[in-house]
Amino acid sequence: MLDRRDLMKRAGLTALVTGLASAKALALDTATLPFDNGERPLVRYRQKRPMIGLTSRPPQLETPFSIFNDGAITPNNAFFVRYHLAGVPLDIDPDKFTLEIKGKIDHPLKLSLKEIKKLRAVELIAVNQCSGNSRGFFEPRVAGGQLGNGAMGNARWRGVPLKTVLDIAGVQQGAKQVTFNGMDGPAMDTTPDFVKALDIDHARDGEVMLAYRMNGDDLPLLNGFPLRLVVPGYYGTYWVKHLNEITVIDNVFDGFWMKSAYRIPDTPCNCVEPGTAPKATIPIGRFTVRSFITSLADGARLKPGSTMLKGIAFDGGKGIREVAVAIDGGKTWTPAKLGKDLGKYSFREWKLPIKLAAGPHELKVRATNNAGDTQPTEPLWNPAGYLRNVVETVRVTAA
Ligand SMILES: Nc1nc2c(c(=O)[nH]1)N[C@H]1C(S)=C(S)[C@@H](COP(=O)(O)O)O[C@H]1N2
Ligand SMILES: [Mo]
Repeated sequence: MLDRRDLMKRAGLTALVTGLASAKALALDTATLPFDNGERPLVRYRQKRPMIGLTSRPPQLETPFSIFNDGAITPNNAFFVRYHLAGVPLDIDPDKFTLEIKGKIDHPLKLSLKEIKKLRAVELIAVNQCSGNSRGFFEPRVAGGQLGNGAMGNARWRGVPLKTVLDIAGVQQGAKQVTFNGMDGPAMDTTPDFVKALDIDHARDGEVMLAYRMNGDDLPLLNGFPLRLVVPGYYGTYWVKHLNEITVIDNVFDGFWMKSAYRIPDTPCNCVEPGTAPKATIPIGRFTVRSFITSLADGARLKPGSTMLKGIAFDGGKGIREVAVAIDGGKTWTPAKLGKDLGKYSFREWKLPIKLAAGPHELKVRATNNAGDTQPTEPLWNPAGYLRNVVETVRVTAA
């Protein structure tokens, strides 16, 4: 058996996993998420700045939350990383890379990266968010990665509409779904390969994208180099990385990651009574509406008086209509000023000047989208820890 460091070396990933043994003594090398057992090492991987490490095999990295205060776009080197299978591809030769399109199509295809880049490109700013973002805050707690709020990010994606490639391939009558597989695979375990599916109409909506650029650069390796699916408004689980195999099928795909995992209760709120199991489930889909304060962290101390409160909001693609802030624990709400509109799938920045008297304060933020969907005051619960979108509270003290 190789030890962890050998594996990392072999993997070509420089992981400076520090402070593991004595997390508390090396305060600078750890981050503490605000829930039980929230201590995490700060880790460094190829093309990434120090990130909050959740697991190392496979790498799962969370974005330190303060980065969301720097602007609406999340830098590539701070963008979160999520994998399911230990077999992460590490040495990908972009000149040898091909994307295969097969199944219920007239012209089976194998496209090189060069050929894909010759097709007419489109650009879109869109949030990618893991279904389990913020799972660590669930009460009662649920199994799965205990994530803070950093399993999300917003980037400018450039690539080719999936529709373009499907049209070239010639989708046949009776096609129902399209499946997506990446180059990563199960390594030493029996976990099923990570394959996801979209309905054929969704796959052909012109927005779902085969992306090869992120914020003006090649995709970072850990974010899917050289090609990934971008499914605007949908949870990250559909955004298959290192995408090299697309199959058009005439049935509903029943692979593990669609049929058993990434499912939410089939109830109007997609929630159930905390601690209970849903009777029926459906695959997870679009993001719920969320908003965050980014300029002040929970537990912060600041001077009494005026301060500019800042944050971000987003939803599953209707676009943000309003962000309101309460500095009195939720009794009175004041609309914030929205920042530049970067598109309906993007983070929307907001700000509001506030005045805080000396003492403790509960600051809350609530967004509403163009369909009138908003955020619940009390958290909704489901057993997988998905869809969290309760109105967030930041407790600060002015002194
Ligand atoms: N090939 C591959 N693609 C994948 C996954 C994976 O395990 N393998 N995980 C998915 C999940 S659940 C999420 S949340 C996003 C995360 O994207 P990121 O790692 O670029 O942030 O990738 C998706 N694409
Ligand atoms: Mo995810």
